[in-house]
Amino acid sequence: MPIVDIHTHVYPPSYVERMCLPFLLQSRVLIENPVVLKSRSTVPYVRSIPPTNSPRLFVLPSEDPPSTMSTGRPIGPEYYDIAQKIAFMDIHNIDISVISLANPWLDFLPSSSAAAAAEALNSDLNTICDKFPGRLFAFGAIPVSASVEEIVSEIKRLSGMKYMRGVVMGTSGLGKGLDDERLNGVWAALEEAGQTVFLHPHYGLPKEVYGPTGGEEYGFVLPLALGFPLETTIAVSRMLLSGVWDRFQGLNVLLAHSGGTLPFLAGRLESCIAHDGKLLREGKIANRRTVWDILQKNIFLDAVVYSEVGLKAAVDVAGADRVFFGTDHPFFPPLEKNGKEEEWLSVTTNYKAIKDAFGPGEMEKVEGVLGGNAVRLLRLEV
Ligand code: 5CU
Repeated sequence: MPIVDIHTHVYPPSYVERMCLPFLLQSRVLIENPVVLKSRSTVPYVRSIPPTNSPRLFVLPSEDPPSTMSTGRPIGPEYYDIAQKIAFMDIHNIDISVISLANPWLDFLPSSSAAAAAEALNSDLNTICDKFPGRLFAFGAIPVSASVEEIVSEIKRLSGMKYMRGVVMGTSGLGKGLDDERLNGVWAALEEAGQTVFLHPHYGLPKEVYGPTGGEEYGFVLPLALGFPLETTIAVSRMLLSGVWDRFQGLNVLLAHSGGTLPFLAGRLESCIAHDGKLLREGKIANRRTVWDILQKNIFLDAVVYSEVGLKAAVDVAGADRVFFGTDHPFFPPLEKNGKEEEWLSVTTNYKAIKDAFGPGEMEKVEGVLGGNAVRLLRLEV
């Protein structure tokens, strides 16, 4: 059974161009050119920081505006060179990767250029996959700042592309979150096309929740370990509460990071709904689908949770046949490199969690999570 990584990112060349990053990434001269460095003043952008002056990526809203404490993260070819992705796959015995654009996707583009950017980027991704037939598939990006008609048109175009298996999307939707009624046309198009939505966080929580300094003294730990999963949990809860899955019962959504905290909080969410007087008065309780039903029929979870405990919770709520292995590459590389190519701790931790979560007689389930489930549900055959 192949091993499939469904959570693995890339900033392909066409995206980098539109972010003004190509210069920054590909040319040392321009990396050092302060005019180009200032060409994007809000995330995402690249800066070189003394003393090494090597390029660093600033991507999270909490890094905007630049602060003295945030130093971004090192950025090299592993972010945009697909040969590095293949090398990473080989080192970690990954047969197939379903690549997706990394956050913040196309969210920050003006509406006038978003549709053309999505078209260029998705064509680029499909061409990249075609260079490694059978090893790469992709989730396309959608132009969320464009009109709903333009978004739907790109979804339809994606359906005709050989390697596309769905779309990657952030929690802000068209700008107001995933319970926005304007998304109905988008959900309908995705449902009709049978495309899976890979839902991924980016915006986190307001900095204030992390304390007076916004938690910067702890590096990225608070926004990444807690902000990301809570953002996903809240976004999906809003989707569910607004009845998206009552209206679109065939809409499939794959949640990053094992659904944030949803597996743990699903019971509390269901109980709060069942006890809410306002929802009862408005007739929103009687005919709704339960949280559990939606988790078992419409939601897939990745296995990027780094522990047996989290993985068992994911399997308990979604089912062992609906959880997929992922790596989050190229994020979370080893902090110190010893010069030779080595396995990444972030990846081996997830492999171990999958193996430890199942008993000795459950090899079929392990194989399903490692790849079989993704092959079946995302139709990963060329
Ligand atoms: O390290 C980070 O900031 C990130 C990020 O931005 N996106 C992601 O998927 N993982 C880690």
